[in-house]
Amino acid sequence: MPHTPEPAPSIRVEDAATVADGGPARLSISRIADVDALAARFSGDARVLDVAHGRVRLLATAEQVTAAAGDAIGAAASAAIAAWTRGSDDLVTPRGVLPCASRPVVMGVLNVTPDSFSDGGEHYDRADHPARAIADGLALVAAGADVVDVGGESTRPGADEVSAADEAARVLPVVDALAAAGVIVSIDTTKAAVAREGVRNGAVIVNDVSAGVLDADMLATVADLGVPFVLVHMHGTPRTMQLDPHYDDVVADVHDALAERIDAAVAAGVARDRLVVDPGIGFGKTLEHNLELLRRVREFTSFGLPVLIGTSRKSFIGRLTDGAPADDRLEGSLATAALAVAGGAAIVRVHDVAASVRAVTVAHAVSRGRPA
Ligand code: PMM
Repeated sequence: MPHTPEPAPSIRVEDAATVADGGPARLSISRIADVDALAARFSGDARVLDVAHGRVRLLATAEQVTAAAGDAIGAAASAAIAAWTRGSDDLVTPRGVLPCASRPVVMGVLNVTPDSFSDGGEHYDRADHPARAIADGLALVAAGADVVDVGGESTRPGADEVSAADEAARVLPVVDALAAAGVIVSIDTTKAAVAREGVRNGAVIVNDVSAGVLDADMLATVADLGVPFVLVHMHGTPRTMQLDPHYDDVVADVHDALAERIDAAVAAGVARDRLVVDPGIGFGKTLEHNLELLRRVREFTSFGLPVLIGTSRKSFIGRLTDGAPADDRLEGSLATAALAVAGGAAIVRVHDVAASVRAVTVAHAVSRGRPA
C-alpha cells in the first residue's frame, strides 16, 4: 500500500490589505480534522466569521492563529499572508528563468491539433507538418512570448481522446525545433509518456490540465524529469467536465483541490518550488464560476507559487460578448488577462501574444503604481 500522507492544513488568504498596518487578515483554514474545535479556540480580538464545509473563516493576525491553533498552523498562516502580500518568486527552468517576481510572464499557445476550440487547425497543416507549427511558434516568440506552450491533444469540452503515439507525432518535432532555437517550451499534455518525450526533445515545463490525475505515472515522471510542473484544476475529465459542475464555494473548493494536488506532487518527489498553480478557467466551471475565480484570483497566491491563468478566447468570453466566436474574442481576452495580472496572476496563457503583452504590461504598471 502506498503511504497516503495526512492532508496538511490549508490556509487561504481572502484579504490581507491591512496587515502592513498591523490589522488582521481575512483567512480560511481548511483540511483539518476538527474544524469546530479549532473555531472554538479563537477568542478575544480574533473573530470567527463562519464555519462551513470543513472550513473556518476568520479575521485574525498570524500571531492570533499561532496562539489559538499552534505553531504549525500559525507558521502556515504567516507564510500564506506573506505570499499574498509579496507575490510569487521567479520560476527557474533548465533553459532560463521566467521572471514572475518582476513582471507578468506571457505564455503563447501553440495547439498542434486539428480540433482545438480556440485555434483549431490554425497551426496544424497535415501536408506541411511540422513546418507551419514551428514557424508559428517562432512568431509567438517574436511577438513577445516568454514561453511557448505546445499541445497535441484538444481539451475542449467533450473532445475525443488522442493516443500517446499520435499526440507525440504531432508535438515532438515542433518541441524539438523550438527548443533548438532557444525557446523556453512547455508541453501541454495529460500523458506521462508524452511529457517524458517532450522533455527529452527540449521542453522544460510540463503543463497538465489534469494536475497529474488522468495518468497515474505523471507525478513520478515529472519528479524524475526535474522540470517545473503546472497543476491545473479540472473538475472531471474533458469529456465530462461541463456536465453540471457544482461547488460549495468555487474559490475555496478549487483552492483545496489544488492544495491536495500540491501535496500529491511533493509526496511524489516534485520540488515544491517547481510548481505553478492554475484554477483551470473553463475546466468544469460555469460562467459564474469562471467570473468568481477571476474576481478572486489573488486568493490563489496564498500558496506562494506562481499563479497561471488561461482565459484566452474561452467560451465564457463569447457568452459575455453577444456570442462572439472564438476568433472574435480578442478584447474580452485582453480584459481578462489584464484583470488577472492586476489580481496577482504571474503567468497568462494567451493566443494573441503581442496585444496581450501590451495589455498586461499596462495592467501591471497600474496595479503597482510604477512601470516595470
Ligand atoms: N487551457 C487550455 C489548454 N491548456 N493549460 C493551462 N495551464 N491553463 C489553461 O487554462 C489551459 C491549458 C484550453 O484552451 P486552448 O484550447 O486554447 O488551448
